[in-house]
Amino acid sequence: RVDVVTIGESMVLFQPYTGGTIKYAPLLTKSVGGAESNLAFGLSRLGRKVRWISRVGKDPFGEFILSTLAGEGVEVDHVEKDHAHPTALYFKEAKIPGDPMVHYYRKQSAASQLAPEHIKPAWFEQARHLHVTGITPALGDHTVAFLKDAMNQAREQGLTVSFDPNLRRKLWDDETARAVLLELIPLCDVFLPGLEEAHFLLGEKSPAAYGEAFLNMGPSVVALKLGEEGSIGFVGTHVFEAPAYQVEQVVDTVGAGDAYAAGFLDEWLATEHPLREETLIDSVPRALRQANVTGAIATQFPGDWEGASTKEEVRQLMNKNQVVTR
Ligand code: KDG
Repeated sequence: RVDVVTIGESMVLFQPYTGGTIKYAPLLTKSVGGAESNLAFGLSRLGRKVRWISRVGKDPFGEFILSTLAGEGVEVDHVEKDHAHPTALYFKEAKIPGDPMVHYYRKQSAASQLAPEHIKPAWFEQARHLHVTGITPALGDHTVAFLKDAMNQAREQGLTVSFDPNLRRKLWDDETARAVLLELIPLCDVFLPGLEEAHFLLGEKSPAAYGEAFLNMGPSVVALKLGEEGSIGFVGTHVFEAPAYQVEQVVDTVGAGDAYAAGFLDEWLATEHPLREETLIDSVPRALRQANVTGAIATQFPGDWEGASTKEEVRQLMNKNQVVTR
């Protein structure tokens, strides 16, 4: 049985071997990036059975992505190889540690071709949960319809659905992004926005007002990520605040949200009826605490997912009982 199915694009990621900027960097490292595969790596490290679904090119980059995921224990049996479109690439550089600049080479990529007719009931068979992000609808001509249909079909097949808006303003214009992301929120059970994304979607409000507004759109749980301030969970009229896990210095924020989602979903799925309100009151505070740890640890690594924690590591880190300020 599969705990989580996730669908989205992965890219081969190149970044300067010694850090810094790309222009004159003579050596680049090669790894894998992509929000949904980052989540898949994260959940697999936490011991969950995960299925990653996508399209890759019939090229060495696609093979590299598949073998990296399979090597980390993620099921990739449903990934299609596209003969006519390549695997996407992306480059990451940073003048100073923290929030790097990314350059995408993903137009007309294999995954940008995802369309409603690709969806198969087998994707969701024997599975409990689907996780998707707001990157997919920004990728291609049919990816909005694709994502809506996938979310609806997963629910029809009895899965719960989580949605991380993962706003990528380089991929689409603000107006379209806002309209589409708002349309997708009612199709999920667990919504995982960051504070800046909440602001982008709803304008200036307090965290509590964001929580209430998003719950009114349909999800049963909202986990609002506040970065250095931790995160807040909203369930019905309940509000759960979880302080951040402290780290010395942020190396690279890319992938931290996905690691957060992995930490959250792992704990949230640890019960049989994860959407019952009485269950949520117990599971959401635990999920927030674990997510704050997995998200914070991910910021310590230049790669997008390599900082993914095992259950044992999370336990050890929590027991150190650090002062929690982020
Ligand atoms: O959430 C992190 C991902 O976004 C990153 O691994 C790749 O930038 C990326 C993207 O747009 O998928």
